[in-house]
Amino acid sequence: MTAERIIYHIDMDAFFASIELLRHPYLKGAPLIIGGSAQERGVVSTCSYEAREFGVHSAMSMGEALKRCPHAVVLPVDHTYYRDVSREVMSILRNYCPYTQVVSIDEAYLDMTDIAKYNELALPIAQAIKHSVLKATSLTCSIGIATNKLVAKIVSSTHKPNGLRQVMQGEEVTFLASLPINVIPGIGQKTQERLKKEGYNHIQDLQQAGMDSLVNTFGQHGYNYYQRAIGRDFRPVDWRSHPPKSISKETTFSRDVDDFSQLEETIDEQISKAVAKLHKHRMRTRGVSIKIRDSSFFTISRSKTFALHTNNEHRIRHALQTLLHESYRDGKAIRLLGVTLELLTNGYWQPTFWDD
Ligand code: TTP
Ligand code: MG
Ligand code: MG
Repeated sequence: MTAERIIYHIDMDAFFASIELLRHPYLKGAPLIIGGSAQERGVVSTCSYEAREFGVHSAMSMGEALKRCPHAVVLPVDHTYYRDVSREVMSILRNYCPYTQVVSIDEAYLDMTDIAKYNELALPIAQAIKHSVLKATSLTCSIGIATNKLVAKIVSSTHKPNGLRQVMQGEEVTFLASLPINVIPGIGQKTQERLKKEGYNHIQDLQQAGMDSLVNTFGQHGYNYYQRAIGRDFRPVDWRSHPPKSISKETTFSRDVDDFSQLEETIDEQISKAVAKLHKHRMRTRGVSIKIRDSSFFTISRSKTFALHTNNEHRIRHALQTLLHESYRDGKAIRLLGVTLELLTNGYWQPTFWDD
């Protein structure tokens, strides 16, 4: 038996929308949606809790969102601004806990086992974190504390906004029992529908079915469903930083593009950004690929592998431009274009005489 852990999951509340409210305070209380405009086939990035009451949610098309909530205020996404705020939040978290794993722009796990040490400290430290984040950014977050990542995440997501709760060792099964199955992270829409069809609506339905019965019905997946239903999760908090495995840049055009020179311009920009990131991480690539999606959502990918790893911008640019030339059929309307640098290494030892 492994020692009991103290894991925090911290997630900012309505992150992009709350940040926009800081510079548009007069919009407080209004249904606010952040995302691309309906005319340009935009999707909802997020929305305020007021807009959520009308059934608006992340990843919904803006057209649908405005049908559900016609009086909503829509603002475009300002990624650079949100990224800066995110950095500030994460640096506060790291001040409290060096064992911090950032998992998205607004969310992190903290392994507080050695710091909170005794469970009595867990809640007061979490209060202090919430206070520090609020003081520095004027934003609220929700914190779930549990003995593993899975339960901590479910706790924070079910105590939003501005929530804080600790589920102690041994309380996991009871805490999870009454919750609907859709709070379990990593169970997609299709699986949820299938589970519901089989009569599993709440987590307690999975708990009561037991592992054998779930494995009989769902095969291997049944094992995972059961482990999650009883709140078992041994994944460590992966707080060390890792070099990227691949670097991608993608553009979805607001209107389909059939002008080759515009595609060339787009890919040139993407290559510059991708190579800048490659250099920033002091890495080299051995494989490049492009992705092209046409107006009927048909997608092709083409790739090229180099004999040796390279960080030479001209070489990478030439390879990707050639792939674009080879793959594009004249007159085709393109919806999405993207490039990826893969098979990366941070080894500098290879004798690649043409590299800088
Ligand atoms: P979330 O933490 O999932 O959502 P949220 O912070 O807006 O709201 P909640 O209070 O429920 O946590 O995502 C963080 C940000 O990431 C969100 O503000 C916008 C962005 N995002 C997208 O751009 N697209 C998406 O599909 C999702 C889920 C999030
Ligand atoms: Mg959030
Ligand atoms: Mg989040």
